[in-house]
Amino acid sequence: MSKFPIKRIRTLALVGQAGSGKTSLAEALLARAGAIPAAGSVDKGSTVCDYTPIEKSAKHSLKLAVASFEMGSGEAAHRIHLLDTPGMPDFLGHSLPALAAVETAAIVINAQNGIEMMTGRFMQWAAKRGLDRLIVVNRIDADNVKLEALLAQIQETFGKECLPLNLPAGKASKVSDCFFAPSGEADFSSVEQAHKNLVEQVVEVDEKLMEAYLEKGEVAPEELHEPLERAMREGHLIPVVFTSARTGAGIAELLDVIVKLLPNPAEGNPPEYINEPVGGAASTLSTIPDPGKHALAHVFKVEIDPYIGKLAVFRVHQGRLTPGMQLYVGEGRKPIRPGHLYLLKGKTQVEVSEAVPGDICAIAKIDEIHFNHVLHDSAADAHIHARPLELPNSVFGLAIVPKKRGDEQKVSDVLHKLMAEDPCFKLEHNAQANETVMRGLGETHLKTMLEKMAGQYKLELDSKPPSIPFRETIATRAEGHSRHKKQTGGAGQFGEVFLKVEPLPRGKGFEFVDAVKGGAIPNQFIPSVEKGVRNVLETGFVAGYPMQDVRVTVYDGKSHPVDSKDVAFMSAGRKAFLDALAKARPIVLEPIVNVEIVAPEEKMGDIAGELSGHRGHIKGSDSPRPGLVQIKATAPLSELEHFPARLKSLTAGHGSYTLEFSHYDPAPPPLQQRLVAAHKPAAHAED
Ligand SMILES: Nc1nc2c(ncn2[C@@H]2O[C@H](COP(=O)(O)OP(=O)(O)OP(=O)(O)O)[C@@H](O)[C@H]2O)c(=O)[nH]1
Ligand SMILES: [Mg+2]
Repeated sequence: MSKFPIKRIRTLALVGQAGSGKTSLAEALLARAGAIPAAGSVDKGSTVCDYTPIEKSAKHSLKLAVASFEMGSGEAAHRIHLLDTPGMPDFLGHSLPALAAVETAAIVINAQNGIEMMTGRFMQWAAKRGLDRLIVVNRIDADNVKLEALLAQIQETFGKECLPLNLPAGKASKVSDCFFAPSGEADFSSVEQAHKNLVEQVVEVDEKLMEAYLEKGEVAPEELHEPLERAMREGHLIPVVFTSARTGAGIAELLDVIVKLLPNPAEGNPPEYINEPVGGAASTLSTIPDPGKHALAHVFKVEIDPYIGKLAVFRVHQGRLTPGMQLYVGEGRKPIRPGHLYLLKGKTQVEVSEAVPGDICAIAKIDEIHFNHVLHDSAADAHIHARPLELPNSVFGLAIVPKKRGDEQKVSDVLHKLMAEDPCFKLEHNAQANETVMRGLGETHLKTMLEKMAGQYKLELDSKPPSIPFRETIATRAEGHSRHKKQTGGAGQFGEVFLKVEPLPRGKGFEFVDAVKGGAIPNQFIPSVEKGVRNVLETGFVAGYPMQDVRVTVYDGKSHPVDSKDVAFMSAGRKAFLDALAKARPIVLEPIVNVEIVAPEEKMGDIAGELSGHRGHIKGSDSPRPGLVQIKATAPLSELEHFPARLKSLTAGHGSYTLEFSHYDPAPPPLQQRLVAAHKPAAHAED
């Protein structure tokens, strides 16, 4: 029997705006539970969760951290897995996966700033995943906080079901309980009123209780317990608690709420996986939080330490994992046998003898395990995988080159390690511009990656905005001709080609048509003609960009019984094509992207101005939530180089955007001229 029956396990994630005090709260909770001797501080770089050097200098969390601890003893002992997430939107690749590993999202609000961008987004994401939600108003000790107004704002924004379980008292130096044993003073409203509000909200989910309440005018607190938990699960109640991670106000009370009211793993909303057995049909696999069943665990975090190696952190959803047991990794047929299982407290690992549903544990040094993998003990032919997590698009790009020549292999190794840790960090190679481009969620994201490479891996890179993938095409039909004839020394070379070119609709690519009649060009040489033509496609005609949306029809030519060769027809094909292109009004095309922006409503005008100043067109706008506007627009990619930084400054960091390729359009004449002038004019000299 496990030391911790799953009833006594809690998993919760601290989420919300950067600076709201999530890491400090984790610290205060750990200290209060006796899991660390005293609370460290973010400002001094001494916290359990912000343990990497780069977090200590940034004074922000930049990755997901797990702090598991125990509180209470004997029958009252509980194991709590606390996930501390970064609040900056650039690190959503770390914070969103945390929601897949917990029963409860504790959305932390900075009492000084009130509801911020990430507050609303995490409220929505947590609801979408079916998690219990708890609102923690932190920093209540700070100057000039208006807690009564903030509570009203919370209720106005997120609904009347947001009700306080406790209220600040003694000028926010402590909190008074309004649920378990309601008593004491409050800085605003009253404990009695708050208690009444809670009771009235909770009885709504229980008909019998409602009747009893209507009859007697009150309900005993013990009777409220179960329906309150049910109300939370159904989203009918979103409890609000007040804390100060700095003074400790409300911290013991928050621990009490975690233990007494938050759902245990059996009361959560277990995830579904997909099983695609070899040769069989795919089916949905519901997980059951029962230690007696087959083991199923989901890897929601991977961390690669340059010295210690890879650490895979997983949440057990079903069954029991023990050290040395045989496990399969996702689709792998070769089992692994992890020798040790660890509980994590920041960077500290504590060995454990088993993990049951609800537990969050880590396995070290197993290369086969990747982010989002499922670990299971079913059978070698079961291919069990998780659904992909919904993550934002990685739209911000930087082209990179190592500062030191010869570091290319190291760059590739390091980038792959970073990608393994962060699902929103991506890499692409732009063959045409011969550029390695890293992509992420914003400038801060990629700058942090560069810092990490320099600090952790001693790898220095230069970066610049990636090249724009311009293309070329033609504006009109034209004819081309070339005769290739060489008579030097021994055997000669002969080939003659007549062709025509015509523009194709946008996005159609390239077509090559053989319309030669009567063997004027013998069949075996047609592929050589095509090869010659395609050579030109790659390098374009006027500005060095690949050519597209062109049809080439070869319709006549001449051959020689002895001197006709592949090389002769390749050359004739190439030159005939160039001849035609010169007359077909070649033009440069530029990529147009769909831009979707979400920002505070009052910034609509500024953003519209910014877009139209850069040849953008607004297609429509919408209001996803009160106070927010969603703008849909199209704009040339070449105009958006500074857009992320502009949006950030226009919206004080509260705007976000996504980009996706839409289509190609002819570049306007001044841009055409600039691109043509920048291209070396000697490119098509006679060979
Ligand atoms: N006065 C006061 N300051 C606090 C409190 N909690 C946190 N802070 C301070 O607020 C700042 C941000 O705290 P963090 O704990 O790093 O906030 P976070 O939510 O983890 O921020 P990210 O990691 O960037 O998402 C630090 O300077 C803390 O010392 C509090 O209860 N009262
Ligand atoms: Mg933090």
